[in-house]
Amino acid sequence: MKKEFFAASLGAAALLMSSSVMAEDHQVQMLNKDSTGRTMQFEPAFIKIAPGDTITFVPTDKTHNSEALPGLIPENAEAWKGKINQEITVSFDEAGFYAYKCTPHLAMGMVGLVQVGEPMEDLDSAAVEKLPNKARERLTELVAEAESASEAP
Ligand SMILES: [Cu+2]
Repeated sequence: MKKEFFAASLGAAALLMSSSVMAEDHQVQMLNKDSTGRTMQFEPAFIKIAPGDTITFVPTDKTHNSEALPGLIPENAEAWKGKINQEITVSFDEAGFYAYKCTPHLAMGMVGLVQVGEPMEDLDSAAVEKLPNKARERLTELVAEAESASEAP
């Protein structure tokens, strides 16, 4: 009897750890050149994570930062703004899409996209339209990447 109880407790503990306690940290690097040869990039530029997870933006190369794009994160989510060359860890609690930029390289298309859980809404297309050309094009690519990832079996 005692043994069974112990096993059941272990099972419950494992369940708890896999949900809330074990929120995962992911890393996104800030780069002058990514592994495919694109200049001024986040890598991975698109990432899907679970609600409660964190992302650490790593200043692998200098002169970059990570800052939430206005109007392009979920309504109830908190915006973040890293300083240049600063390693910053951001937690993502609300499901949804979060687009962000490197402030000095926005016009060069240095943007990234985070998908948290299963978003109920798409990015605000009016806010996407306002971005500089290269940033809008890159973000559109990342949204397509998110869509094809969610269609995969
Ligand atoms: Cu940059």
